[in-house]
Amino acid sequence: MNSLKPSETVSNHRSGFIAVIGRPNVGKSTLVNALVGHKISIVTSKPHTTRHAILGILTEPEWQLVFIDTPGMDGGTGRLINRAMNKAATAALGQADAVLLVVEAGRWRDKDQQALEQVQHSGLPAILVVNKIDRVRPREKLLPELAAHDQRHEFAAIVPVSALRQENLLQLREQLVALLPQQEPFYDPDTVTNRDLSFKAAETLREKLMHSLRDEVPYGLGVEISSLREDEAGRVIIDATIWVDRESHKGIVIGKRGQLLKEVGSAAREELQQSLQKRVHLQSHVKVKRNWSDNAQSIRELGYDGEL
Ligand SMILES: Nc1nc2c(ncn2[C@@H]2O[C@H](COP(=O)(O)OP(=O)(O)OP(=O)(O)O)[C@@H](O)[C@H]2O)c(=O)[nH]1
Ligand SMILES: [Mg+2]
Repeated sequence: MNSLKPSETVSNHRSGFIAVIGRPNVGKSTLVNALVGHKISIVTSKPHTTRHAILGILTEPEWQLVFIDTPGMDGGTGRLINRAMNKAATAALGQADAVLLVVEAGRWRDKDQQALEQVQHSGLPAILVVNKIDRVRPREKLLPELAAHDQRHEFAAIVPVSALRQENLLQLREQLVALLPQQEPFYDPDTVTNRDLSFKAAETLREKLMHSLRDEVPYGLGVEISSLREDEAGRVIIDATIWVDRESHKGIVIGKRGQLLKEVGSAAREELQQSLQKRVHLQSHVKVKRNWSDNAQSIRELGYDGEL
């Protein structure tokens, strides 16, 4: 009887990187969070929430799915940060084994078409995720739309889901695993992301700010963690600097008698405490950095290095 040499050992384990791509606001981050079962990425009702490529990792004994959540693709014009965000999304395709192209039920816009073209250009196997189906009543209304999607590209599968209500995600997971190569896991089973606590703190604060601010203010916000340490009592002490790109935005972020900043800081602190199961002390200051979002050095200082 011939036994396999070690190099020829066939492992049934599957793993790989999956780029989660789509135009802004279709629910990519909500989907990654729901699939992984942890809050990896912040979510808001405003487009351009995600600014970096962020890994969300889901491990089972037989497989490991490494999702790359990406900033929404929108052609990448305008301010430098917008171009950096689009570049980060395109770069994710270069590192992936498969793609989830996310669109919204009932909508197919020019930017969806552009995102599809990027996916086609990558040549990777792709699943089309039609998200937000909870908004479609009755569900049969989806059928002609799914048939139209089927004509757009040879998708490995077209899966209607609701990331928000966690509907049909198991089916999506199964379809995905089948697309991945047979190889060993990349990360140990307890790892759920590649981002550290500083990143989480900055993003949590940015999410709460985006929730509370309107108009153009959220797009000129940047959060930098100046220091993060644990004191003798086991409390996590965080010092954050909030960058705004216009003098007039500083007062808006601080609010009347400092009320807005206080509320936002306390919402961020509570969420961090919950997630870390530790007491958190969060101190924030607002600083004006004129047009930082169009300045390469400032963008690098905020951790977008390598994405420019
Ligand atoms: N009704 C409904 N809303 C959803 C669903 N998934 C996401 N949303 C909402 O859509 C909005 C955008 O969600 P995100 O997950 O931030 O979208 P995104 O694609 O990551 O957005 P960017 O990072 O800006 O590109 C939020 O208000 C979500 O709550 C869904 O399945 N159903
Ligand atoms: Mg996002």
